[in-house]
Amino acid sequence: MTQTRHEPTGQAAMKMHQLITADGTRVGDELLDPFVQDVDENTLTSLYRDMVVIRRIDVEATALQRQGQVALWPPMLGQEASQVGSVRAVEKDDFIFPTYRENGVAYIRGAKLPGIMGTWRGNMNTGWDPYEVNMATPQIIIGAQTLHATGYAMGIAMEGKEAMAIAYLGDGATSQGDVHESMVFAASFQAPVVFFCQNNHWAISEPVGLQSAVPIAGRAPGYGIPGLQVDGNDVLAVLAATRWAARRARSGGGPSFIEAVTYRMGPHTTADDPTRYRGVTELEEWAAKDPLDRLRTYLLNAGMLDAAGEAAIAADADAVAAELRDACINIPDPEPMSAFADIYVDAHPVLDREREQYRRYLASFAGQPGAGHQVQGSAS
Ligand SMILES: Cc1ncc(C[n+]2csc(CCOP(=O)(O)OP(=O)(O)O)c2C)c(N)n1
Repeated sequence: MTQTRHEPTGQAAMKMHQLITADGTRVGDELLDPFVQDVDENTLTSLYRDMVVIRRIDVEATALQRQGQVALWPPMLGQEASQVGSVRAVEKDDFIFPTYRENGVAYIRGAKLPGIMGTWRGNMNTGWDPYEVNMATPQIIIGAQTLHATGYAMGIAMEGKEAMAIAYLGDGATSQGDVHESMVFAASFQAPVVFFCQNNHWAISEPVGLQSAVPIAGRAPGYGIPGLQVDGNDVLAVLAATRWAARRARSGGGPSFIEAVTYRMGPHTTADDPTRYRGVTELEEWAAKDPLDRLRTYLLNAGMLDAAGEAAIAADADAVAAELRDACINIPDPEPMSAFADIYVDAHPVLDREREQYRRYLASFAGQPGAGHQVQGSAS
């Protein structure tokens, strides 16, 4: 059977909301404008600062992987506006359910750098206490977090709290059954959940056209959920769109679906080589829509940023990168048997068996150079 690859046929039919164009011009949008009335010079420059800092984090973490200090890293290069704009709309009491790519979201939400890096260094099962920052730890199973977010949001509704859950997902995730089940439940129970889909155009090597024959946000109304398509490289528009969805959720309006149209400029992870499946011109087209460049141009033209301001932001970003490198390299190696700790609350026979097998495996190295203390006890 021939596989059909196609671009989303209805792309042009759906309005893509935008507030700052790729050349840095502020444009109006009837739906979004009311949600950013309060955004002043300080807020705009802080949005820019956040994007510069998370890009710097991303570059440093990618370098650390290349230097063998972390096992794997999923770059967010190009998706800074989607991550910053959305998380800045999230309130303290709201709960975030990310994928593995929302390391910028995690940083801005308050997760500490050793925690962010620990999982990718292979030193920690989980990098932070979800209840300390109201953000779940990275989800590797594609789409599973949308179920968690919907269930959590149903809980919020049952408790009568004024809060929301937000699930981050990719365009590829929309092909997963979990996502569709979540949307059915969210609509049926009017759960205060926001589905925030970053359409970065690729699910590893599969293009978005293979995931959906229509714009991704265009599917949501079929579930009874309003869908909004926003320019995911426009941080102001993303902030406004997420505030729109958050207001609906918190005021009893039920779920919303946002498709932030963005682009993954780097590889899927540091283990991937995108030159094998995507053309160079595509990357060039998206480089011209860089999320940092457009806000920088806007701020410079509006006199809200100057060379001294830029230098200060760059220095902040370099300081965070140095802190990240230091934190990452100095994460202590865990005691090997601790891999079995904190998996289940109660004893579990399968885990008990695996623990014993692993203990024997480690013991088989006894007496060999470098065997050290590895066979000692169990931390579970
Ligand atoms: C259930 C499941 N199936 C397959 C995979 C392997 N996998 C990891 S990432 C990925 C693509 C995800 O693409 P997308 O949802 O668009 O998110 P992106 O990585 O582009 O941010 C796949 C198929 C997985 N982790 N989980």
